[in-house]
Amino acid sequence: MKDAQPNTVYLKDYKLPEYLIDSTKLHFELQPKGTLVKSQLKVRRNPAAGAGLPPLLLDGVELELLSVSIDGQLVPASRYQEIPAGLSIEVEKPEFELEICNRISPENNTSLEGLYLSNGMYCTQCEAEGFRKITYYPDRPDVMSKFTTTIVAPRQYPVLLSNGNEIERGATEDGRHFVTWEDPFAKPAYLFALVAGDLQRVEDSYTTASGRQVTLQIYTEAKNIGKCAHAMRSLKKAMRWDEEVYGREYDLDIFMIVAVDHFNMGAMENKGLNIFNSACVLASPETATDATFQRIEAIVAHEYFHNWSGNRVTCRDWFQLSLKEGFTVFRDAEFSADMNSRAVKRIEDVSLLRTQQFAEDAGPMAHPVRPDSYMEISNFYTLTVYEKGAEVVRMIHTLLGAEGFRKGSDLYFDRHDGQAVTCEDFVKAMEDANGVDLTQFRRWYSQAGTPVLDVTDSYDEASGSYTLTVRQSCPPTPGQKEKLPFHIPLALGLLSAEGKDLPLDEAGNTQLVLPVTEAEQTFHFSGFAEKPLPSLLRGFSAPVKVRYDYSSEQLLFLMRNDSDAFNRWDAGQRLAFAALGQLQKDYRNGKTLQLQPELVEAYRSVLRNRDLDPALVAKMLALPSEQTLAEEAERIDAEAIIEARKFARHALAEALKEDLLESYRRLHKDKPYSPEAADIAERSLKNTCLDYLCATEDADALLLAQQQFDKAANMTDCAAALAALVNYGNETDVDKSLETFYERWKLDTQVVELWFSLQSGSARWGTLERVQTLMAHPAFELKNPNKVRAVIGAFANRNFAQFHRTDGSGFEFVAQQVIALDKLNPQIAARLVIPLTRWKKYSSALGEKMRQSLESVMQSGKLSADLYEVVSKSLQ
Ligand code: 0A1
Ligand code: ZN
Repeated sequence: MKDAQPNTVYLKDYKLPEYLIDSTKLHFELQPKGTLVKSQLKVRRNPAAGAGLPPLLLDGVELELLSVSIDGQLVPASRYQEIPAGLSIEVEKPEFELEICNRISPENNTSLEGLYLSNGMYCTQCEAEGFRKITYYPDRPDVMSKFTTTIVAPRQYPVLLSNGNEIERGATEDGRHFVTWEDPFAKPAYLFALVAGDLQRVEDSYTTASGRQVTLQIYTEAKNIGKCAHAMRSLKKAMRWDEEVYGREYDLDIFMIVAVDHFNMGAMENKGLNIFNSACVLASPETATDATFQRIEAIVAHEYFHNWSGNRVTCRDWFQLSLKEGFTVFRDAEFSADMNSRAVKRIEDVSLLRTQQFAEDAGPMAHPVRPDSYMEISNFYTLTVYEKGAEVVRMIHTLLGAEGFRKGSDLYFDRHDGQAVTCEDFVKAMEDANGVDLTQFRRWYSQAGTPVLDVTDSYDEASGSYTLTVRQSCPPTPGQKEKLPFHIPLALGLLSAEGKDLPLDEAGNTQLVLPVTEAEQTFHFSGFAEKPLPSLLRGFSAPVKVRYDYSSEQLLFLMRNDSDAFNRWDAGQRLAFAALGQLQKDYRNGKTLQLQPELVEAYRSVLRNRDLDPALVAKMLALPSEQTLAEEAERIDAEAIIEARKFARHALAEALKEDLLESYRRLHKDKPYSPEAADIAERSLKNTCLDYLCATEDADALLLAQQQFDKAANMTDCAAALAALVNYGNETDVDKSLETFYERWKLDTQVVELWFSLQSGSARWGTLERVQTLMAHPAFELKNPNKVRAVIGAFANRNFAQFHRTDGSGFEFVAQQVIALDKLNPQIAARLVIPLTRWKKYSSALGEKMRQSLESVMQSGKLSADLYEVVSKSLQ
């Protein structure tokens, strides 16, 4: 564990590395408790870093140092020093060969950083600073080196993998075996990977645009070998897409993916050897839902795309994380949009941004897309860096157009191939390739917070001119009181009374991107016979909040007529927000609740509209989540949010019963499963209807769910029915269904995780007592992040009602788990605590209980750096 009060690292303190490592030769002798690591480094003084020969500082954490040699000579202990951060070695010449031997214990490594064991298999996770838990090394992304890796292991680990190409294998005299891998591309240590285990593989091949054959392999435990086909298909699609859209080919002869059960995040883009959380790669129709199929496609693509945006061109330092993550998320989102429904993908991404990223931007951990400082970099793998970062890249794409953006990305890759660079380098390449000035735009990288656009308009009948006034502001965030105006691309359309897009300029364009750059700005349009209706921020052209005083009629009109599918959905969301806002008010004032009839009728016509993509209909029928309502609220009144939303769902379900049933019956088809977009769309609308129907708690509706559960041939239908039963069914029946489900699937890790999360995430089922029972279940494992997320994470993040219990017991429970987890896995503890950090936004009594829970974490003893950073910043 690190010090209780860790240091803060600042971007402004960045310095070039004092020494470069031209080559890195690693030799592992794998043993659960005592793995021997020998590392041979060709070290060279960095000529750009200055004169003299300062000591060589190597990062190292929890390592047992055995020996240090330079140019074949053992170095006496007087010439090096073990320091808290690692090792400091005196240097006598500008170039030398350093050999270090050390020992580590993969078996005791529960942090899942560095080298660890997962179900008896060795694997690594080195991003961001995990390599220092393997051996002493300049563990920073701007030190790039060519790696050669030899793995020696007993024969019970037949598969031994590392980055690059296999160049040698053989037997050792004592009966073990070894394999040597060589990666021809220089890379930072965070992209190093090693895997050893008793694994099976599926193999395929891919021919690149220029005709090179690439071997593709996916490795898993034998029991999962039937669950790799979808990932393999997704990989090939991603490889083709990157060639077609970005002109980027794969560069090694082999590309490997390994599935591991114990993993802190989704997956990792190690060069040529991606390591995946099993949950993000394994799927079969019987065991995985549509959402999982789509997530796998997106994550496989994301990791693959990193080969260029991340590996070939990497980050200079970790403040630049969004350089690779924002760009790669943008790339994977566009890929998913091309493979599936573009509008639905956009709606999903924006929903995530609005609920979670906006909340982050308004909370105690708010930071810019390129942070200025951190205590623990693991805490900055955030929605801001990833999702908002992707929005920033998307805005550049919007400003430059697809062709201009491609010119910019070509220049970026050509200019910086093989380098470790900055967000600034990315923007510069975009500017240079297009001859544009993005000076003001750069503020998106340095200013935190979600900008707000207040929009008003006026129409002059005599001249037929229409004026739009836009005021931008951005709330203060920690360390940033005042903000300068952003450059906001505001995509706009104007609708006629007939619902047609009006021409906005002389060229007849019906959509424009207005450059909002000032605190207040007006835009003039002319030639209108009547006052047009604005469709603002089409496609969510910037990560901002838009306020415009739409009437219910105008929103209904946009829902029906807007040519921008995203804004049709958004108009519905605005309408629902207003209705739910009123319900919350009425609830607080003890009034009888009544749902606005306009909302019911709007939903009815959406449901009856057969011209719309059923997936879009499903999205349009979904009320904003409790979390979204909480994010929008000035002060969170959890009880009012819960009751208002529950009432609205119920009222909608009652009013739309006939239509819902009709749609359900029409879409409930007996056809073989396929994860194709059209089929996913039908299932999603069908199951949305089922869920609404069950919200009435009518016996007939619950019977439908029970029948679907009993007969389902795919996990999407099965899990949707079970979720509906869990949320609305009779307790004894549901218990039986849950038991049947568990018995059927108890040997399948991914399905058991789903089973956990369905219960913990249910307002009705996931009571604290139930969640505690689940934690005592034999399939639960505190050392496995997926299990923690499925039980505790689902409770804290998705079970709004139970987590926010007025007695504060939900908070206390999460706080206790965070304390326990911190001793095993600090990264996971620091993530799990986040729902407790926004106490300032809650109404006083509940907020105070939340703060007390957080305080109890702080007082619990010595915290990891990860947890300390989040908790201390949140208590300030
Ligand atoms: N670079 C990975 C994310 C990742 C980050 C940290 C990890 O371990 C602590 C693991 C994965 C990605 O963007 O997919
Ligand atoms: Zn990534």
